[in-house]
Amino acid sequence: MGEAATPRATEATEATAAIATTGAATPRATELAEAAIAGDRLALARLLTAVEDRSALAEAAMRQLYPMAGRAHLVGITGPPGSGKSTLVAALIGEVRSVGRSVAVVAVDPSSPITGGALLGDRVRMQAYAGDRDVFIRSMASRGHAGGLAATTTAAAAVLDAAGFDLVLIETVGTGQSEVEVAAAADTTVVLEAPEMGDEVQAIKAGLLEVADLVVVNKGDRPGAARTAAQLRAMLVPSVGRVATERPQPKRPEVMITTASTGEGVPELLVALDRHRAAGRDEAGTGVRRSRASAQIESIVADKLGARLRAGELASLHGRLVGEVADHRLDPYTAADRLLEAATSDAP
Ligand SMILES: Nc1nc2c(ncn2[C@@H]2O[C@H](COP(=O)(O)OP(=O)(O)OP(=O)(O)O)[C@@H](O)[C@H]2O)c(=O)[nH]1
Ligand SMILES: [Mg+2]
Repeated sequence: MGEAATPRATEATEATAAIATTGAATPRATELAEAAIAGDRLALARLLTAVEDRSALAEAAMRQLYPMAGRAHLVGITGPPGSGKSTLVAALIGEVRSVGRSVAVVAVDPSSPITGGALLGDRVRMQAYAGDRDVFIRSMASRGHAGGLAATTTAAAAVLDAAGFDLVLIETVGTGQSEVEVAAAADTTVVLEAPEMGDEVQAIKAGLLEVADLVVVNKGDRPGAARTAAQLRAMLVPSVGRVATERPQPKRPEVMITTASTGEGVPELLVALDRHRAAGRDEAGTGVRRSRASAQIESIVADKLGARLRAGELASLHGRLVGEVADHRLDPYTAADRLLEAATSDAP
């Protein structure tokens, strides 16, 4: 990633495409951003690829798109592999469309190593909406940006938000911390559970319940669904012992039962999502948006700093300090201070 735009760089964008590496506004970025807002699917897809690649084009487009975002309801859907997230997302799309709203889906790393091949099933399910302009579905790979996955997804959601989708669903498989963080970056986080998966509720093992605004026991047609729901309700007693967070949680997340494969319980889920959103429009909601903004900024700072450290004059200082720390001639804190000093004093 490049440096912050200076007035000089902004002027230069009119003249040369090469300046795109700074992430300043370019005619190409403007064109893509405008086309995406106007409903051009290809432009939207290109922008999301740029976001995924964390390219300068994405940065430039984001500068224009970001002020237009902030209207969509971002909903994270997470849960153990195979609990029915994709099926529920498909059912939710149907429900959302039936009430005349638009919806975009970001499926993060849907072909998880655990249930590889799920993507194909997802594609088949989603084909039903191929001709619907008010439905947009996108898969995103994590591409090794472990720590930045939440930031990348947040940026993708902002693009879809700016493009005017009422609802943005973010589906992630809840197996690791970063996937959980992705879901928790939404305004409302839904944690799925399926019945009869052993004595212990799977979501507990994965530590998912801590981020839940709504808990959904899916596969309501299976025996044990009611028992699992009762177990969860008993467990989710008022916030004692819950990790302190700024998100707007009801005293105890509502526990609902759905059968995603038939659509049963899905209208009620949409009502519950709307209700949670309305409740989040108070100060606590501001808290969620603030922590999301903070995470985004910090991730971008880390990206930009990392790029500076690996490039130009700083690269040799970086290399020298790495050697000294490796040999224990220097402690890593002093090395970090020196690099930070050099990186910031070097700023244009
Ligand atoms: N009986 C029943 N089966 C369901 C229901 N919802 C989903 N399934 C089935 O459960 C399996 C897994 O569903 P998916 O929607 O792919 O689950 P997922 O959570 O997206 O899975 P991953 O993305 O691989 O983690 C599929 O065979 C679905 O058909 C339901 O409500 N009832
Ligand atoms: Mg899935």
